[in-house]
Amino acid sequence: MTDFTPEQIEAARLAFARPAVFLQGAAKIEQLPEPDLPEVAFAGRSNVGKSSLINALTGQKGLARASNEPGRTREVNFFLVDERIRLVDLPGYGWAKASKVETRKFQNLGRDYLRGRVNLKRVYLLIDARHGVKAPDIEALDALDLAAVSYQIVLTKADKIGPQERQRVAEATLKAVSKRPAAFPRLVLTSSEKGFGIPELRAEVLLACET
Ligand SMILES: Nc1nc2c(ncn2[C@@H]2O[C@H](COP(=O)(O)OP(=O)(O)OP(=O)(O)O)[C@@H](O)[C@H]2O)c(=O)[nH]1
Ligand SMILES: [Mg+2]
Repeated sequence: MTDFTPEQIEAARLAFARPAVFLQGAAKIEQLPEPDLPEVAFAGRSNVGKSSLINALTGQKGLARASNEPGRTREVNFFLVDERIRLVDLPGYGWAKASKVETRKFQNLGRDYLRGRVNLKRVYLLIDARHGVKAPDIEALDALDLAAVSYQIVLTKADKIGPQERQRVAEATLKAVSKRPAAFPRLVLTSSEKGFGIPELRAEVLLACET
């Protein structure tokens, strides 16, 4: 993680303290909102904690629908923060129970979104801290490199492992993406449940949207 200054952390806290609102969901590429505000998107395997992370960032528990049932988020959902930044909740991949047709539909939607979005400042690729990078994640990484979208790894559910294991997974994960052209060279270790890493991730989002 970087060392943000206390001022940067505070500015990010304030931005995310303003009420965030759900803007819209898009089930088709034609339904995306105008690309008139900076956006950051959250991608990752189903159940990795994308919706929970959006709720933790905004401090609003019911904002994005989180659930234990994989495949909860089926559209591309847009949330507005501080009237100037959009958070984008993407459908998860690697969801075993989904039919092939359904899976392809979500994947195509996600891929089309990632490819053509001019206002997309960064993608956060979420990886479960207990598991590290797995085969379905490799496909996502390849797609992101191909789309040449700047992305950063966020480890989730870090409350479920101990400090030593966190360190080990963080190092291994960074190493796994170090040679990838579009990968950001630092990661954020988070727990939506316990709140750690959340102030830093807010600062990362703000920084990405300001540049
Ligand atoms: N312990 C712990 N559990 C978490 C954390 N984040 C998410 N969870 C749990 O993981 C499950 C899945 O979380 P979601 O946020 O719905 O996952 P998602 O990535 O949005 O899933 P899809 O919408 O299916 O792609 C829920 O039961 C959450 O409560 C965390 O930081 N710590
Ligand atoms: Mg979700």
